[in-house]
Amino acid sequence: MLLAFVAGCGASPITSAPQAATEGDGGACATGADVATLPDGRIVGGPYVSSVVSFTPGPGAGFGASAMPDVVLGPPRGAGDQRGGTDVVSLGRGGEIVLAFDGAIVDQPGPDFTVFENPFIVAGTTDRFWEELGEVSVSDDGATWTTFPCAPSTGASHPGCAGWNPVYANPADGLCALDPRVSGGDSFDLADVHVAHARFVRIRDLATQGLTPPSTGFDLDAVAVLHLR
Ligand SMILES: [Ca+2]
Ligand SMILES: [Ca+2]
Repeated sequence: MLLAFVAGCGASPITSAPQAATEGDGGACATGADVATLPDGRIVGGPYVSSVVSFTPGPGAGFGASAMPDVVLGPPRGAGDQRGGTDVVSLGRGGEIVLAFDGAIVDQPGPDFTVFENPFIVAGTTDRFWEELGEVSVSDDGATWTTFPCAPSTGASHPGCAGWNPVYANPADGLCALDPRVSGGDSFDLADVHVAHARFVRIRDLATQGLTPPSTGFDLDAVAVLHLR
């Protein structure tokens, strides 16, 4: 959900953001010929979402819908751990989106892709806002899906789910969206679900979160492929 906290979160400084990627990480974030910068500065192609295969919004969706599909293409536009990014589309409660890439995600050592939502933490507390969890699935043919086990908890961490780690990476801050050590977001390893190769990612809102109802569902900023082939 987005609107209720816009006024209250805008001025909070980022106090614990990671440092920019060090020299040597630049290769992973270098923009190649397959990455295009649009007139508005948006970066598309390359290791990010190249197209939206389907979007099935649920109740409460609407935020960001007029900017589809561009809003989910290119790198994330995170705003740190004390401010939620707003360059997102809300899926709505139970909403679902299927994304494709300029190639396939392949399993190599470590996490293979990162999903970026827009949760943030209120300074001085452990409370998280705009945290709407999503179930993540992958497919190589767009028909048969493998889902990462995601069991939302009452605590602060929800391994296997997307939508609970703040997002730091933003083209304006020099933090590499392709380096999970600094990017923020929720990273996934295909090995965890015994998948070697996936051309599609599906995210489905779990309609379980949102501190102020009604939730407008999972807010998708971007997906970055760490191992693309
Ligand atoms: Ca892997
Ligand atoms: Ca959110």
